[in-house]
Formats: sequence, structure tokens, C-alpha cells
Amino acid sequence: MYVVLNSSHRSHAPLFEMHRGERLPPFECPARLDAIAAAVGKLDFVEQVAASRFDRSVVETVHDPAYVEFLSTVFDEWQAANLSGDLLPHVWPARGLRGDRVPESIFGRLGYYSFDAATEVTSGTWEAVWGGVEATLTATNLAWSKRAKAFSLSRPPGHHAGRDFLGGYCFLNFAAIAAEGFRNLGADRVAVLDVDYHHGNGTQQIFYDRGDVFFGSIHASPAIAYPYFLGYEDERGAGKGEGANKNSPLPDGTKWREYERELESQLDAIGVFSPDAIVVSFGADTYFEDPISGFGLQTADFTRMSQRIATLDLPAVIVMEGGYAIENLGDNVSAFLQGWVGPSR
Ligand code: Q9C
Ligand code: ZN
Repeated sequence: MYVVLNSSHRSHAPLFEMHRGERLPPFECPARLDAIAAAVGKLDFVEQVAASRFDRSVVETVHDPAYVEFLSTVFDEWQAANLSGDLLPHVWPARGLRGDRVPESIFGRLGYYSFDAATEVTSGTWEAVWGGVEATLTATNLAWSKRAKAFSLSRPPGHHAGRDFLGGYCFLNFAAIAAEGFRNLGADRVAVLDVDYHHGNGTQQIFYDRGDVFFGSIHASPAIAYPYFLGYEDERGAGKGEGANKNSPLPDGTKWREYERELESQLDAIGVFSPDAIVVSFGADTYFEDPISGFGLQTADFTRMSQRIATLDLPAVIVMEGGYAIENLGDNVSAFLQGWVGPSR
């Protein structure tokens, strides 16, 4: 198993997060990845590889180039206007407002290119996010050329970011970038399986009308959990993508027994789709002690999960999404990586 670290991840260090009416230290913070990197560095089956350089071409296929430009320049613009602190959007175009025009004002544009106020843009956000792109594409190239498994060890996460919006601690969608990267390298069909506690609304949106990329997700029902406005079972894809989107929403309190049933159902659907490569959006926030989530998985369940996914026997990129129980993150991610490298592989 290859591991590619985003060594720029610490450049994204948000100041605070609004949580249940309180201003708290952010759950999505550099200590998360430092804990994972320390644990993964001790695994004997891991080969660490440095990230290579890439241009914007793959990124600008899955994201609107104007959004990418906004993300890469907005903090400098903010500072040039003598504004201080991090950038946090606070107004959005709900139904009945004009969601089709990009405002001139920096505050208007922040609202246009986002869907929540949980996702601060900081001085180093772009540097960290670009490091994530390079780790992701390096992992994708390795997985494809060596028919191997490669883990992109990176933060901030990506699966809530859509074609032209940030949100849910995410800015660019690394799962989508990996899937598009596999397509560029010659894969005809790619499956993305999202096992984060939260629905991967960004990845679903990006591929919703495409028949070449399957998106499957197991997550807490949007009726009760973030991101609230996408992730129901009746979202099955549109146009050429009809049937290539599969949501498995579950109630809070879900443990391995119930989770496993949905995983088998997702793996069956992926088998029918018959992809040439797979991308896994891995979140350790399904862990029973996660501070912002409600599932009941145990550390050993993460090994069971990846053992099942590994039976697909495909080139695989694993991208890191959520997981906020920092004390257990190293063990949980290690347990997930362990399941990919059983004796038969
Ligand atoms: N402060 C991922 O796990 N919640 N994102 C915002 C509570 C956002 C989770 C309200 C949760 C985002 C990648
Ligand atoms: Zn999550």
C-alpha cells in the first residue's frame, strides 16, 4: 500500500467553528492529520511516496475554473481590502433569490461559492488544498500504473465540495479529482464509494449526470444529519447518469451489523457497474466516540469494512474525509488500511 502525505496540510488552520450555538476550536484541525500520520508511519506494509507537481487541468474538469480562481485568490483580496481574521460566508441565495449571478462584493461572492458557515478560508487554505490535489493525483497515478492501493493522507477533507462551492470543511473534492484522474489515465468506468458518516453531497453533484462514474454512499440520513439537503435514497442519477448514484441513508445508532448489510448492497451495485478502478472516500467519523456524529462502529469494524471493499480487487485510491475523535484516529485509520493488505492480496 502506497501512502502519499500532503505535507502542506498544516497551512490550513481555521481559528474557530460555530457549533450548537457556541464558538469552539475547530473540529477539523491540523492535529487530526498529525495523529494519523504518526500511526500510519509505523505500519510495516506502507510505502511512503512524496507528492509530484500537477497543473490545474484535472481540477478544472470537475470544478468550475472561476471557482478555482476564486478559491486561490480570495484571501489575498480580503487582506488587500484591509479585512482581518478568516473568511466566513454568512448569506446565501435561497429559493426566490438570484442564484445565477456572481455578485461583485467579496461577501456576496463568498455566499455564492459556498453552502454553509462551517468552512473558513484562511491565509494558508489554498496552499494546503493544493497540496491535497497533488497528493491525490500522485496516489491515483501510482494506483493505476501499479494496479495497487494508494492512500492520500491529506486534509482538509473534500467530499462536501461541489462543482462551484465549498462547505462542510471542504474546498476541492479530492474523491472527484481521483475519479477524473483515473478516467484520464484510461479507466473507462470508475466507482466512488463514500463511507464517511456524512453524505458526500459534492461528489454526488459533480457526477450526477455522468454514466462513467458511479457514486455510492452510506451515511446518516439527511433528515437527521448534516448536510441535510441531499443524500436520500430516491436520488439515483440523471440523464446518462441514471442508475449510477446509490444512497444508503441510515439512522443514528447504526452499528456494524446494520452497516454491513448496506455495504454488501453497495458492493453488489458496484460489481454490476463493473468499474476499472475505485475511489474510497474514507471517514472515521462513523466511530462510536466521534464528537459530532452518531453511528456506533468500533475500531475492528474498519478492518472488516476494507476487507470487504478489497474483494473488488481493483486499483484503488483512498482519500481521507472526516473523523474527529483525535485520540482514536490513528488506530481507526490504521485498522482501515490493514484490511486492504490481507494475505490473498
Ligand atoms: N458545527 C466531514 O466530515 N457541521 N465534514 C457543521 C456543526 C459540519 C463534516 C455544523 C460537518 C461537516 C468531511
Ligand atoms: Zn464526515
